[in-house]
Amino acid sequence: MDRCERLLNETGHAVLITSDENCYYYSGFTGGDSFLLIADGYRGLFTDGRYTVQAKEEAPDFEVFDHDVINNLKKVVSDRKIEVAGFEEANMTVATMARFTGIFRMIPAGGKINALRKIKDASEIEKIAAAESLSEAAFNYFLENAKEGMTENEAASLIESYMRKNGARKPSFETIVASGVRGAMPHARAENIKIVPGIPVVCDFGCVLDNYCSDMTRTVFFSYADDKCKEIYNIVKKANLASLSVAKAGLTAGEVDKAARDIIEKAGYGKEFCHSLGHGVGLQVHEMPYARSKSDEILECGMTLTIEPGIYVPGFCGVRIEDLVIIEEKGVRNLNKITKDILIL
Ligand SMILES: [Mn+2]
Repeated sequence: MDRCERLLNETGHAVLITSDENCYYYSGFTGGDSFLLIADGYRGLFTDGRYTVQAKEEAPDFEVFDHDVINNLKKVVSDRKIEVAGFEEANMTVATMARFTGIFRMIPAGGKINALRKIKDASEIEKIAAAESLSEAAFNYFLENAKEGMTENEAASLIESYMRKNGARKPSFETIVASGVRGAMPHARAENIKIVPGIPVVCDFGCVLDNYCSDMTRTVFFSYADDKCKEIYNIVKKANLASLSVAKAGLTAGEVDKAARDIIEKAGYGKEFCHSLGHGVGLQVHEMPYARSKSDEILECGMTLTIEPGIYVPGFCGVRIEDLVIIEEKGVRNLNKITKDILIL
């Protein structure tokens, strides 16, 4: 059964797909500003003249409309007597919603539309692994070329340009290189400021390669490592290893979060681990499943998950170590190989 048929089985009615990622997942079309109508025995791709050639090439199973798309959609819907369509409620502006109003009854179905993407097939896993290994190569390139006194932006640009030169379409999110007290802000983007020596530098980045994302974090030191910071680093490392060693199919995402959180709490930094353990990675850098502390979602073979505990001490420093894994029957396949020993550049 193909992806569209599986989706129709889940929803029991037609589906309107509006996000770029899901348009690609269900049709193979890599363009933007387009939508799909998937119904029993029907596949339609509604785009515009910029994408005509590409749409026909990439989505051969779909009837392609490249103009007057709302009227064409109305005709398809009335010819096929489609009364109800599930839609992506998290990917629908009020303006777009207005264009579809009155065509069919619209039912939120984003959960079901996204859920199929949770379990990756072998070809998706290889693409994600390739993206992650490109990110690791970029990080090695940064390690070789890092210089005392460089700025966060210079560090980010070494990583990003390496990924781009070696096939990535773009970073999968804004590269984080956060040094000094800025390391205590989990998502501080790289700025045009000099990297502070002695205090951890959180480097969190990824790329989009062959449509699939990567995501990894390593924390390094410039010049020397402050003793207190080293202690914090080793707690985070232990927490990361603890979650890695328990994660496997059949466990809940919450249990995997707990393995890392217990270690950080016992060390007295419970409040300073201010985010969840991790998330799935695929066509989007953040996608289901989410490993939150109370999550009872059961992990299954073929899911991706980041294992990224952190400790953030406001006004002092931050440390995060993030690996990306594939959930397997008896454990995980870790897509990251780079050392977690303390690195002083
Ligand atoms: Mn992440």
